[in-house]
Amino acid sequence: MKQAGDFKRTLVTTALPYANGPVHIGHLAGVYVPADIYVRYLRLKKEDVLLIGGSDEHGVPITLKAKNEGITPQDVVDKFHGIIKDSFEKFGISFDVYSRTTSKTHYETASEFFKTLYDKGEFIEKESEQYYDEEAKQFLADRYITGTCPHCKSEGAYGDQCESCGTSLNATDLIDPRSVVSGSKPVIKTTKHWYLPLDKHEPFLKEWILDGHKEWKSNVYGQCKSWIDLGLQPRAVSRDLDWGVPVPVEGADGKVLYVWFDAPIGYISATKELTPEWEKYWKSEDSRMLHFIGKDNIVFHCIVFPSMLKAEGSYILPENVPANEFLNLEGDKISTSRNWAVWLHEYLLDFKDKQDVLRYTLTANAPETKDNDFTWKDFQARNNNELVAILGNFVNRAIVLTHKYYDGAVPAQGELTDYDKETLNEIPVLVKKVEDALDNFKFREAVKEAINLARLGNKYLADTEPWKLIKTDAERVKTIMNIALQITANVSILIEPFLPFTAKKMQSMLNLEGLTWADCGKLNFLAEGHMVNKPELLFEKIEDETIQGQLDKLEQTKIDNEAANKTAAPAKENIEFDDFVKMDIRVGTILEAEKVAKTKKLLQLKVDTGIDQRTVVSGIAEFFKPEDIIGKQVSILVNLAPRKIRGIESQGMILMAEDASGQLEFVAPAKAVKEGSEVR
Ligand code: B3M
Ligand code: ZN
Repeated sequence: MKQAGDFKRTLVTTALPYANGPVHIGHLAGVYVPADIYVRYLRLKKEDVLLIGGSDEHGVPITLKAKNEGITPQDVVDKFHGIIKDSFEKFGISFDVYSRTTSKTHYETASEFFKTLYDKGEFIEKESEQYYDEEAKQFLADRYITGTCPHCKSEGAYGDQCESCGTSLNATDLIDPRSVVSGSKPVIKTTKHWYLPLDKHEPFLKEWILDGHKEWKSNVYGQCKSWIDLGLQPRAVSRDLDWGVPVPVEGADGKVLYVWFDAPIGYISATKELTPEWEKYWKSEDSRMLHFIGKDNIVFHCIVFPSMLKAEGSYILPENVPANEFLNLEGDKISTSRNWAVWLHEYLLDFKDKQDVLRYTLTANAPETKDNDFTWKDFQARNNNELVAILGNFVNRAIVLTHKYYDGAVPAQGELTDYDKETLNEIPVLVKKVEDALDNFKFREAVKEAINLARLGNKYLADTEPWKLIKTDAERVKTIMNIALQITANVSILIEPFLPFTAKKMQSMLNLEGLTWADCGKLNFLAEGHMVNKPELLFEKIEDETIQGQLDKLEQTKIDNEAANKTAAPAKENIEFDDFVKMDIRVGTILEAEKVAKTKKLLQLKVDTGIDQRTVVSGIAEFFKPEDIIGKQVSILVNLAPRKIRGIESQGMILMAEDASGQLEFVAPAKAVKEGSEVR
């Protein structure tokens, strides 16, 4: 097996996110932050490396979204490609190229790739039976057919899956199938497709992965092994659809490449767009390719795409596929359709200039070996207890004291004590630990060791207490501050892959630039007399309120989802008109409102009913603040027999609209009317 050092260059690819929605913390944690860390590390080591990314703009979900919104698939992908690209940029994901699979180069590249395999006889052609919409004159992808689930009998199941009970289905299993396009009943028709015979590649895959790549992460290796052990089947690489790269052979009208066939070729197209030397990265044995992906993409990157590359014949295969597990959010699976996510574009608005805090939290808690949970409390704790209290505190002290004692000029290093030497000897040890972890894609461990260097510096200052010593032994303080500054410079390099924005600020404070990984461990970055710049704030405490705000937002999502899931309460029994007119409902105005002591739900209101002013106790305190509802017009049932509630006589009832989740809203006239107006 080759070692990393045997290669001259590295090509890092990141899964291409579907351009049918924005990106969230799960994407960042699973793929883009680890890839970016790794690439930044190699760049600091002055290695030849490219970070390749782009949007995956084909596939049925995109066409369905377009249809639902009455726009074109191109409109959908244009919108989300922009949003996604912008989020990545703002989080410092340092792509050398971020392209898209609707680019001209990609259409050409994917077409050519297919053609090459076709000409080499690497596909098999098969006819199969598929649903066809005679009204719309088109074949129907599985997602384009709905019907009743044969298992749970719920309606609205899709041709590939029932979302109610989660069972995967074949379109032909559905009871009473309907076309999503026209609503008509689809008919079965024969269609022809091209298949990649994975079974044929099985011996090669066994040898290449199972014997040749035992070093892959166990979650990745294990998944590959179970796929291969189950026996591989030919996979269709074309679809009957009008959105995608057209199948470039005669008689393939109305057929496009299957999205999972063209998407990984997107890595090649993007590299082509980046550099005329793209073949050097893709086709020479001294290039190393790494795919950063989430666990749901393992089979495509370890089995399907390598089989395609192997069949084509001129490309290298991935050397490693450090796939991650999933990140959950507050104990629940992240879900786009349920809006259960922290969206990156929203985070950027809510936490301005705090990209590194999220990068840090997601790395320190990355789902490397098992699914992990993101919680806002953990986010807050990591910021306050680690970034502020350790890293920020150390750097701030070093810079502030240098200004205070020496007007910003680095003092000379005098004779070192044993404790100084001990501290300094730790630096290369920590650097080595960070390197080893990064070389093995263990990013959680790597970031922990990098922060440990700041921890060491923090402890050094706390132990040596230069702020006390300055009065008694000013000479010694010079050495202490010199050492603190050298450690700061080392920290700024070690954290760069993880916290690039912070590293940049630190190096600008230190008035240093162009540091590389080779500088790690050096203790003479800062010569005596070198001027450091004024301190800048690196991190600030995140308050409970801020965190509560995020938790409230998620709580609201839950309420909205429940409401959307629940159907309205069924109608009550019929009543006679005479019964209805017994109720005397008037429009009134709230004059006063206050909370009823020792209750959570009750407000005591004074209401002008047009007839009189009266007291009403109402269970709305969880939804409305007293000061917000004074002056509001409401509907009030005035002839309800008075009742005592918590010792207060309530004379009437305020009418409220309540949705299925229990959310309340006033029932009020659309325009202000005179108090006492009757509601009937
Ligand atoms: N768009 C799937 C996904 O986002 C897919 C990755 C393509 S990588 C070539 O899960
Ligand atoms: Zn079902």
